Amino acid sequence: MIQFDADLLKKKQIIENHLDRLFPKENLPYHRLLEAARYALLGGGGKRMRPILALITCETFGGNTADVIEPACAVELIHTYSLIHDDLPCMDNDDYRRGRLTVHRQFSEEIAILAGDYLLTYAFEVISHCHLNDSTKLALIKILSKRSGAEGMVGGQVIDLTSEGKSITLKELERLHQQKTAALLSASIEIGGIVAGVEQNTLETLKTIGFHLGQAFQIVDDIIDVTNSEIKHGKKTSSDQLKEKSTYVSLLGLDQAKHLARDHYQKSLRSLRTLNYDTTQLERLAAFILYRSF
Ligand code: GRG
Repeated sequence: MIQFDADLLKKKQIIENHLDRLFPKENLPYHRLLEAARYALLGGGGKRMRPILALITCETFGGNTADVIEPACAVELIHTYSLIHDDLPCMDNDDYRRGRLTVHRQFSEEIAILAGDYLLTYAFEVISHCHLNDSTKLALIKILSKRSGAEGMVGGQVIDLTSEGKSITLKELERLHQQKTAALLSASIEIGGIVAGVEQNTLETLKTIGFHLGQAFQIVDDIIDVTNSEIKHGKKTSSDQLKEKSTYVSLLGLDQAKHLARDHYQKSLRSLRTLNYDTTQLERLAAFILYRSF
C-alpha cells in the first residue's frame, strides 16, 4: 500500500486553495446553493486525483501550473457534481460520503440536485473565463463535454443503472467503466496535455494511458469496496453486492481482479515510456492508483 508523498500533497493543497477561491463566501439570495457546493467540494477529504493528474501531465510536457490550474479545478467540479447526483435517493441512495452526510442528507434533495447542476455549469464557466487563448479553451471544452456526457460519464452511469440485477460480461463491464470512470480520468490527463500544447499523436497516447489508468482505478475501487466491508463489518457483502451490481471482483474474483489492475498499470507505464519525456511524476501517480489498496 502506498500513500501520497510530499510533492503530491503539495499539489493537492494548491488545488484546494484554488477551489476555495472559486467559491467566495457571499451573502446572496441563493446562498444555500453555494453552501451546498462548498460542502461537497471542500473539507471532506477527496483525493483530488483528477486535478492532480492534469497538473502533473501539464508539467511533464513543459506547461506550468498557473495555466492549467483552472481547467484542472473544472474537472474536480464535474467529478463533485457526479458524486452528489450518484448519492441521491433515485440513484445509489447513500447517506454518507467521505465520512460525512451526503449533500441531500445535509441540505435537501432539491438543493443537492441543483448544487450538482450548478457545479457542472460552473465548470464550463471557469474554463471559458480563464486566461488561455480561445482555441485552447475550445479544445478543453470539447474534451470535457465529450468525456462527461452521453459518450462518457453520464452514458456510463445509465449503462450501470440499467445493468443492475443482470449478469454482464467482462467486456460489457469494461465498456461501462470506460465511460463511467475512465472517461473523466482520461479527460484530466488530456487536458494537461492540451494546455502544455502537445501534438495530436501525443494526445492519442495520453488518451490510451487515461483508459488504462481509469480501468486500474475502477478495479482497485471495486477491490476496496470488498476489502473495506470485510474490515469494517467482518462480512463479505459489499455495498455493490447489496445493490446487485456486477464488479470486477464479482466477475473475476479478488486475485484475478488484482492481476487485471496490474496489467492495466503495466500497459499505462509502457505507453508513458514511449513518450520521450521525463514521466517519473506520472509513473508515481500511476503506482498510487494501483497500490492504494494492495
Ligand atoms: C450521476 C452523472 C452521474 C454520474 C455518476 C462517477 C460516478 C458516475 C459515480 C461515482 C460512483 C463510484 C463509486 C464510481 C467508481 C469510481 C469513482 C468515480 C470513485 C470516486 O472517485 P474518487 O475515489 O473519490 O476519486 P474522491 O472522494 O477521492 O474524490
